[in-house]
Amino acid sequence: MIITKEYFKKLYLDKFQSMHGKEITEATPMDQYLTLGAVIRDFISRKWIASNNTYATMEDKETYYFSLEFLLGKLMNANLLKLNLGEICTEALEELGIHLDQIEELEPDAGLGNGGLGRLAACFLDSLAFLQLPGHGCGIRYKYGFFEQKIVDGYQVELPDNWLKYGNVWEIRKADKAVEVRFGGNVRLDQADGRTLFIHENFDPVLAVPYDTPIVGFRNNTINTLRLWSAETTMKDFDFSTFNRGDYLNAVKYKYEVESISQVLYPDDNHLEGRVLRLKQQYFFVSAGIQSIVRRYKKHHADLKYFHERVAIHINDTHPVLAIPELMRILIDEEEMGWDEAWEITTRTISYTNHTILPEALEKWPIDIFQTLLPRIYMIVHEINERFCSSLWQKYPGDWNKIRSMAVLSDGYVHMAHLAAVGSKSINGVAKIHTEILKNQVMSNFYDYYPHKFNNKTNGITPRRWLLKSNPKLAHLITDTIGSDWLQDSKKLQQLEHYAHDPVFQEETHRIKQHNKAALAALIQDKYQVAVDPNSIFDVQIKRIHGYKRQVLNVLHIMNLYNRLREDPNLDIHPRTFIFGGKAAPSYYMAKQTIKLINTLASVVNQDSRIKDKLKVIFMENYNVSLGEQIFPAADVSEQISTASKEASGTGNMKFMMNGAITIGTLDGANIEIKEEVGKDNIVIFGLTADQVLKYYQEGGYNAWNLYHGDSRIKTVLDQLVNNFLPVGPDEFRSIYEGFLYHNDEYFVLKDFSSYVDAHNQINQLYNNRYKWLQMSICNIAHSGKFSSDKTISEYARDIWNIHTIPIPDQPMF
Ligand code: B1N
Repeated sequence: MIITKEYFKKLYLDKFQSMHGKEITEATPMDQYLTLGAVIRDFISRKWIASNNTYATMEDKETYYFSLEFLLGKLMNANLLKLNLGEICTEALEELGIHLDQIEELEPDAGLGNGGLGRLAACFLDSLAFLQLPGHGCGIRYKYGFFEQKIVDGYQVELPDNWLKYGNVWEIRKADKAVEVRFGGNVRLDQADGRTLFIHENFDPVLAVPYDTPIVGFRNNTINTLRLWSAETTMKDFDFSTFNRGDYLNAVKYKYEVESISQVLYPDDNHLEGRVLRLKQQYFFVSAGIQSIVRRYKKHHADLKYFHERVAIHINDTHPVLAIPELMRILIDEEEMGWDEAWEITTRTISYTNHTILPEALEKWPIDIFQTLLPRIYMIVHEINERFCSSLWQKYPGDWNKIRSMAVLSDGYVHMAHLAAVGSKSINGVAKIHTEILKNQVMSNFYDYYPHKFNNKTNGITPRRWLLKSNPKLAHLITDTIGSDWLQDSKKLQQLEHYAHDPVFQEETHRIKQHNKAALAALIQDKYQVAVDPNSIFDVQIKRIHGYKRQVLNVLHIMNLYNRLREDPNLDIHPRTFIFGGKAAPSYYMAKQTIKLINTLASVVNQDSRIKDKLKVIFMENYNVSLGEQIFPAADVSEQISTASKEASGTGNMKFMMNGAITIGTLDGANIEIKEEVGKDNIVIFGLTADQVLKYYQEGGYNAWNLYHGDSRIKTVLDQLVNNFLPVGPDEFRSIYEGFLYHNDEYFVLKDFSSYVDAHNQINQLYNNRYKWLQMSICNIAHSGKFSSDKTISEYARDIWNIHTIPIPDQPMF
């Protein structure tokens, strides 16, 4: 059915009246927004039902992607694009005096993730639906998403992200699909018919209620489901007998404790805080998710023997690793299966992605805490460990050290990555180098033992959000130049290579970049009252603030550049605008000081008229998905400067590339594959390699003190951190200074400094040759299809999950 503007208007007006019971002229912007959400939902719901019916009755497999984080961002504009309703909707609303872009602003970002790991999960859902693959998400419906960042006097301040305040137009509460999750208590053994029964008693029940969000396929009929679980008490569990005895406060406290499970996302990226509530969150959503998958399976299949032929469960890092013992529990305790058969099914169902090698992020839980909270699950983990260790003993008799290093239970802890390795059929890293480091260093014992389980799946990003939606002008230019096939197959972007030297195409690309830069400059002017020149080089580092990501290296280089400019205001460099964005974990002191340092430097540099506007520094507050959509298209230079070996992949690097920015980066994570794709002349690489870094670590580091005394540029900028050069107390940045000199520069910032300065000089020269720069930029766009999450997901589907394209038949619209 063709949807006309008139028809859309009618749908909108009818919906408005039925929802709000008043004239459209009385509508508040929020009324307008909620109405449009409901109209779009009506376009989705038929297809959604059809997708579910098709999946339920097919003889094929479905995937469930379990993740503690899904960083979706806004959905309204994305859904309109996918349903191909963007133009009609804009025009229809315009005639009703409503501006679509204004009401879209009212949508809060769904910020249920910290950074790369959570955004990857969102890109994967997008690609699953695009590829018409039956794959769904499973996670937690946090009442508060990732905190909102405010900058006050240069410091980060955290505010709660109350994203559900006005309701959520996309979700549907499914109260009838609620399940119970059990915590604490004890396990009593009993016998029946020669079987041992494990009876979990005296537990605290928590009701898990699912909220489903449709994941819309791009211009196809597929609607997959993101199921997020919310923790509630039932009336029956809400202890009114206590209440009646007058213990009202305890009854309320109980309710509060239960609901706290899905209250807030932990704001730690690449770091483990180790709170019991976090372990509760993990078991809560995993148990609810697996219970609902088994229940659904049993509706259509009699025998659980074939579960792994119909269901693939993927765990996004170790956070959902309790899926392994939970599936075992259900198969053994509830379905009365024997251990061996249950283990066979479980280990053919579950697959695992590792996202980090940072030791501080590797999850482990004290056994006593684990056992008290999850007594039955602990018994199962214990049994898994016993059996695994005895098979290790067969292979490595007498090698206690090796066995201890691989055990699931050792030194008083449950080692989650070990549990994941033992209980999954597949273990993958997220970029080639990362997988190699896993195989040869971090998990080498497991690689020796299970070589067949290891594989690489380089991350990817969805071109629908990160090009089509965020950079519509560039998307149109591409379609005008090579046709629209790239929207169905991102590899086709490669055809742009033929235009890399074409002056007309170059000029168009340049014009669009300047347009995007002007838009960002206007935003900066509006928010921070700083004038930045769209003709300057926009050099951008947006990502979580972390020692290994080395924002401080960027800062030291800027300080050095500033020193050179003050010495010689006529220094022949192209003007630069350094743009930062990112949040620090609230308890990560050094990361918070880094934010203060950037803002302090910005306040000095931006006011210094001597340097003739050749240098500006901007810290953009509250970096999130929506802000990213405005920044990536406006970037000239992409800062990917992690200490080599530490950034598992990175995905921001791919978003920049797809929008035509040139990477300045180390040979780390996916930067290496970006270099392979674009060639060494279309990227600027500097610094130590991963091998060199790992070698230094083995040798106990390098001598930072010598570098400080041997390189006057380094000495000057480090001294400026503590000598009143910056308008703060002399101790404000002492900890950063001491990190370099007294704690031996853990992240090799000083070691890579000189090579980083050279790389920036190279960037400057390249940019001054506009023809060369645009050719590089186009080459980057052309090769970005390699980093489409469509490609990544096709590989997961083929190599790990064994799921297939399932087209959904056309549906009558209403
Ligand atoms: O996952 C991304 C990668 O592109 C990044 O390189 C990697 O740093 C990121 C504990 C993490 N690894 N580990 C986390 C997040 C939250 C948390 O509580 C660890 N994030 C990454 C996608 O593969």
